[in-house]
Amino acid sequence: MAEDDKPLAPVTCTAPVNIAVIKYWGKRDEDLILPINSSLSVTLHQDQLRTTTTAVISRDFTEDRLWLNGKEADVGHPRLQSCLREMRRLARKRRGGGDSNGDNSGDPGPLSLAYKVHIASENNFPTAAGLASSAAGYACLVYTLARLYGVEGELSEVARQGSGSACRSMFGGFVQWIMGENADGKDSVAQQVAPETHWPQLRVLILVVSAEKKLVGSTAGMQTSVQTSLLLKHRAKAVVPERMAQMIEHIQQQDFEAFGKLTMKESNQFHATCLDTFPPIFYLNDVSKQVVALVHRFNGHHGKTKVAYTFDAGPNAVLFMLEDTVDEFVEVVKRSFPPEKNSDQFLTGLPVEAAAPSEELLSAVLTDPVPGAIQYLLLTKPGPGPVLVEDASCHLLGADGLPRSNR
Ligand code: 2P0
Repeated sequence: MAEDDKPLAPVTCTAPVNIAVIKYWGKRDEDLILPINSSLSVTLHQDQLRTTTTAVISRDFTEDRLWLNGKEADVGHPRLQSCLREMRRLARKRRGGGDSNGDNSGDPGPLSLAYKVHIASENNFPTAAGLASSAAGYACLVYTLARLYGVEGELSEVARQGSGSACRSMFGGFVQWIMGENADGKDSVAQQVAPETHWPQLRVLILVVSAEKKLVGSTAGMQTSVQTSLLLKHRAKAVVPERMAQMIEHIQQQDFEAFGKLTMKESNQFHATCLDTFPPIFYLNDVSKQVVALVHRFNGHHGKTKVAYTFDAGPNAVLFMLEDTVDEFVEVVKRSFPPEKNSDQFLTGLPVEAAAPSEELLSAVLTDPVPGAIQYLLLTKPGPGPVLVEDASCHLLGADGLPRSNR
């Protein structure tokens, strides 16, 4: 039986979220998504946060279709189209169909490449929570299409064209996105700095802050920053290159003191460039600022950096700490921002033990509690890159190529 006559099985994969400790903010090429500086992130564990994507091709499909979190979405989005076109081009190249420009005119290529694709994708966390869903989403799309079409090799360059930060979600552990120099973006790729097993004591505590306001999106925000912020230019040229080298070294040495300090300074400088943008962009809200102050009081009391914060394009705090700090710090957070309702669902993710911090610590770090300011906490740790899911019951699309309603 020829390869293209085989029944076409759906392929399902999962991919992780990542959180940057050296921030990406600003493009030098909007279409190819080429950044003005390198960046570095920690890939978070998929046991807590992940995107799942199923893709399937069939000769019976009449058009490419996409479902996001159960709802049909526009498949014509330019970034989605870039990823699809690139993956089909790589598949054609691999099958010896030549490196054509992606459309099938003149060269139909192997039959299954001309088939339309159905794609369904969902997150196991609320998209509205502002937890970098585009990174996991595009990483998962590209990885799933690669498995579907049998494409191997460098894929972060394709994921980058979906969303810049997505290229870093193509690897587990600690990952750098090297900005590259070429106009075609071939050298703007992600690389693993250290695997997820490298720093086993490292934990990541996410504080999901209650917020109603719609914020300026990253893509538009960074465009305005590139156009107006002198601080951003200075940062990209004179600050980030050195910080990249330092951060890699701190990670390699498992030096939490230095890693934590640099992570906080990076976050602060990123938000300073947002303030330096004209008109200014504010992502931190009052609760974010209270978390910053709490972390500094906590570290001040201990006389060293035990907890480090970082914030992206929203008010949620992502805190790094070592395993032995988690229980005490979570207790401090609970007392500072007590849940207003559903207190049994306040702590999610990896287990946390009850702790009884000393009176001395509590009186040094606590201020008036702000009930309800934080919706919930999620404890996770560094985790692996995208994976293939073998279990057929996890497919998001049924045998008819439509979303499964009976799951
Ligand atoms: C980062 N962020 O390095 C930075 C820090 C937000 C703040 O990457 O336009 O969604 O799709 O390339 O990747 C958010 O930007 O933007 C981001 P696009 P993306 O994680």
